[in-house]
Amino acid sequence: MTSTPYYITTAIAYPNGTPHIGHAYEAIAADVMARFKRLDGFDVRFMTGTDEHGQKMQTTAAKLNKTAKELADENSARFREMDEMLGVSFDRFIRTTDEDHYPASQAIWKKMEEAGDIYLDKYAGWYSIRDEAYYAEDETELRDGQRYAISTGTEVEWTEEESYFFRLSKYQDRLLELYETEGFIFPETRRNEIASFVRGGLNDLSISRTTFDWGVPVPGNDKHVMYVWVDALTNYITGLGYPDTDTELFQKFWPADLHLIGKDISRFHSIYWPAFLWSAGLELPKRVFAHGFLLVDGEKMSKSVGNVVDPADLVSSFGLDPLRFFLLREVSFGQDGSYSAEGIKNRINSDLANDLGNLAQRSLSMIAKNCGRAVPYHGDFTAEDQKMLDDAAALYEPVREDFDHQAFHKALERIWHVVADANRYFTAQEPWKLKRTDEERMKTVLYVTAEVIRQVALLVQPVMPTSMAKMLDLLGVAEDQRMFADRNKALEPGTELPKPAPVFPRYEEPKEA
Ligand code: ME8
Repeated sequence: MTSTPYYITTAIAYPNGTPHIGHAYEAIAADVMARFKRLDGFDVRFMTGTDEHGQKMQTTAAKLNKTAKELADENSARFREMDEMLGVSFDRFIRTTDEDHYPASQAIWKKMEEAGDIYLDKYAGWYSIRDEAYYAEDETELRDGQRYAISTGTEVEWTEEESYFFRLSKYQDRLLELYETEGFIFPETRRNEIASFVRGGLNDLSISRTTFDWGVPVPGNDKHVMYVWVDALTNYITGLGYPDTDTELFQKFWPADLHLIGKDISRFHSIYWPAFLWSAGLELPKRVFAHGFLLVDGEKMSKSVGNVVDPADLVSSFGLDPLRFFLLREVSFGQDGSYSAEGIKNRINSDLANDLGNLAQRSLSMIAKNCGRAVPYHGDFTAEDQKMLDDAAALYEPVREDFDHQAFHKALERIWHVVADANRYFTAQEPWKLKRTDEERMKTVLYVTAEVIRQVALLVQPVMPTSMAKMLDLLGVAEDQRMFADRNKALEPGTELPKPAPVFPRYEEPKEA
């Protein structure tokens, strides 16, 4: 049986600085989605990387007395290290300075040109280097003699140069129809925002620059480099071997199933990208999902405020799996969320140590003491036992639904309901008393609890891969029995178990040195 392909990408980050927690958030969310699909039997391709051209890179490098390429090399390596530290299971880490990216970008350009969608003219208007974006006059405001983009608050500068244009205006109606019929961009709030922007009228888009040279050369005119967003968006198909669309890789994985990006770049992904693809005669990705922004203690991260959080510090303070869990459980995916040290400590101590950790610890240590360190043999199930088992087994379908909508927080909430029920079940059954009065019944209760933990651990694997692997080891579940398709293979009584060990210790404040 061939499995269904699933192609997921993150945005590719600008390596003009080092990665922060917002980048980590996106990488983790995409990784969780990719792992979920793999466990669900899909043939997954997952790509992430860095976006290395453009004026922002060039000016930052100049300030640091470096070449843009040197800056890109240094920081791209930091992003890759971050991904590795976070357990991000990418298949390719693409850099837009990779050799195959130039021919891909030039090929899509030529296709758009052949379609009659590119013409030479002159651009005169506002440009934000920070956003690498053009703004119409009415999208900017003047404050103290400096003009800023209203939506992002970044400085804009007047730019006048010869430029190639893309006939974006031509695609206005088709774009509106796309949002109307396919949804295309999620969540709904973003779609409404984008649709209303497009309804307001689209201008043709300036797609080349002449005042600097750090970019992909425009085919046939070396004075121009491509506007960074043209080559940046193309990364998604470079990664599949474009312009060769006949390869197995391209045939299998294009169109992408999901571009996971942040809300600040939804315009580029849901207006420009579909228009470029139509123009080049390529299919559109099935979905663009724009997640919210991660704030720190409720505030926007900024170098000047000094509240930029380095993901490596969080991993060393709290551990990787708790961080991954916290980010996806705490924030409603699609909305803005806030990181705080208090928040993560609370989640560790309540959801992880108290709820799931304690349930596993209590039941597994009783099994070790009283059942010869093997999965207990059980008697007939009571109605309560059966309900508990059924509730755990019934998690898979709705959790899969949640994941298909990128509602990670909902899936985790749903799973933790069952964990709470299992804790109540365990407490109400009092197996420690049954030990003296009815040993068979005690074993049945321990069996039911262990089986519920197995179901939970299977589904939580994408979010906390290392901890759940440990938990499944403790339950004696073989490594090749951990796909979602294995969920109906209940624990086998008599299976030998390893010595129990806590999976989620409580968070303790580090002692003063
Ligand atoms: O936008 N919270 O790169 P980038 C959550 N190169 N997400 C955040 C965030 C925060 N505080 N800050 C940034 C670019 N992000 C382009 C993308 S794709 C073809 C080109 C997200 O380094 C942001 O929304 O500014 C984006 O999805 C990603 O991090 C990279 O941002």
